[in-house]
Amino acid sequence: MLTLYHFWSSTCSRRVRICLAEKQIEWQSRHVDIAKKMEQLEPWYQKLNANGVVPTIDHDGNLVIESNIIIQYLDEAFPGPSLTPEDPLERARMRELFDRFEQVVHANINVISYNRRHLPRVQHLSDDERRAMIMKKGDADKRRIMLERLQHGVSEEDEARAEARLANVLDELEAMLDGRDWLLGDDFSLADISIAPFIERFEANRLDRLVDFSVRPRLGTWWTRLQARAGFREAYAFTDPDAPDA
Ligand SMILES: N[C@@H](CCC(=O)N[C@@H](CS)C(=O)NCC(=O)O)C(=O)O
Repeated sequence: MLTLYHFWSSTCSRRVRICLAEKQIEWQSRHVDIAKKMEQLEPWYQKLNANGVVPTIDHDGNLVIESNIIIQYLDEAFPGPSLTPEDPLERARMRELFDRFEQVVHANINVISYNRRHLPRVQHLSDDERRAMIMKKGDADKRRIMLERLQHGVSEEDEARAEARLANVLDELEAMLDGRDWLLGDDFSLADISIAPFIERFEANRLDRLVDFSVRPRLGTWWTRLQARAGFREAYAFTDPDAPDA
């Protein structure tokens, strides 16, 4: 049995849900509320994922964390169409992209999301309560970043620098898509899955310059193609189970 610990709107959880849908793997949901209840910081969850973040999978009692590692695991452990290129060099390219998507894209969208999404979630807490919450986090590097943000906030300059770094990555993707349907060639792969939720997040955060596809037309065509996939639509159909009208 496969259980996914995830949060409905988390980019990294969406990565895994797209992969599960593409591979048509059966799974059971354990929704972890990282917004209101901050369940990711609870001791029971940090026993599963010491970094105190979603997603985590439990496959027949075996835990796997890190969304890019989870999707590789799912692709290798389950039957169905392979989402990994056969050529070793293309596999290396895929892992390079994973690294950029995590180190550059995820890190910088977090900067931009701070004022828009993260702060409103803790608006009701005092500074001391926010500090206490951050200190619950197992990951020391994340704790340091969060404490720094609590102290200094995120400025417009920080946001502009982050947006410029994101734009650089999108330029690279635009160049990669020259003459190809998907990031690694003719076949849809885990690389396409890995970046998809972030493109959607740029749209949701109204980062209009990043999603102005007249500037990056190949990316625009790729994005339309990707959103039309049944796997993408299924993953995005998972909405907030705690919403009043859910
Ligand atoms: N590198 C991790 C990052 C996971 C991550 O940052 N998850 C976010 C949601 S997308 C989270 O749980 N945030 C809550 C928190 O940091 O407290 C992965 O790819 O799984």
